[in-house]
Amino acid sequence: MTGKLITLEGGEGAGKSTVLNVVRELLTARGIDALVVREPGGTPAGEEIRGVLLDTVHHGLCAEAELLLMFASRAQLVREKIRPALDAGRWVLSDRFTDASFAYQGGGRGQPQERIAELERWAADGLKPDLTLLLDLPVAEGLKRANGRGSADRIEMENADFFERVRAAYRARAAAEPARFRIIDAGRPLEAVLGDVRAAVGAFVEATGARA
Ligand code: Z5A
Repeated sequence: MTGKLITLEGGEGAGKSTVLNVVRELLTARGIDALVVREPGGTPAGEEIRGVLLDTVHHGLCAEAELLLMFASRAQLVREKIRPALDAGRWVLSDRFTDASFAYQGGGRGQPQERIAELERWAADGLKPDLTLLLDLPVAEGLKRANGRGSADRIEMENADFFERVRAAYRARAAAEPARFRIIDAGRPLEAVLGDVRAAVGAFVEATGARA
């Protein structure tokens, strides 16, 4: 049996790093040893690409180059790590995946959806997550949290309008694929957020019949 791909998505300061650790612990407690990866990055080549994408020195990077670099990193990650793990029956937990390109490069930068969908088909090998947790919160709240962390990377330097478009694109994707997405209200205190995350992932694991 092939493994399952779970992805975490959301805007700035949504709490993905915190949630990722909780999901990993929950899976481990169920006897599922998931491979954890992040995007952009996750492979030696991908981490170099991540540097180009996020370093403020490349502030002039055009939207087309940004989109292609996101998918260059993803193409390598899918073939080097995710596909082999899934084919071997292992579960994979990814901090962001293709939905982020639809949200940031599509919604944020205005790149055409059909162009991104075509890249998803060939560069990402048509791979779609089995479960996606969308951590959704008002942009102002997310930026307030993120600002507390120090210097911003190239994409974090965008304005609030950009992040409103990102949020709207994420919500539109979740609305279009309700069977795959679980929208988590991430604007609440952490314990409430984690309660919903545990419930969503627990129900998904039950539904797959996976157990230790
Ligand atoms: N990107 C893209 O454009 N296209 C793509 O296809 C892909 C990515 C794959 C990756 O940067 C950037 O690449 C990202 C999208 C873009 N851009 N931006 N901007 P990253 O991986 O370095 O950063 P990130 O993905 O945006 O994650 P993050 O900034 O680290 O945020 P987070 O992981 O969601 O948040 P956090 O660090 O867990 O929490 C932020 C703070 O809030 C922290 O102090 C927490 O303690 C606090 N927190 C968390 N939850 C709560 C609650 N519930 N209440 C109060 N405080 C909280």
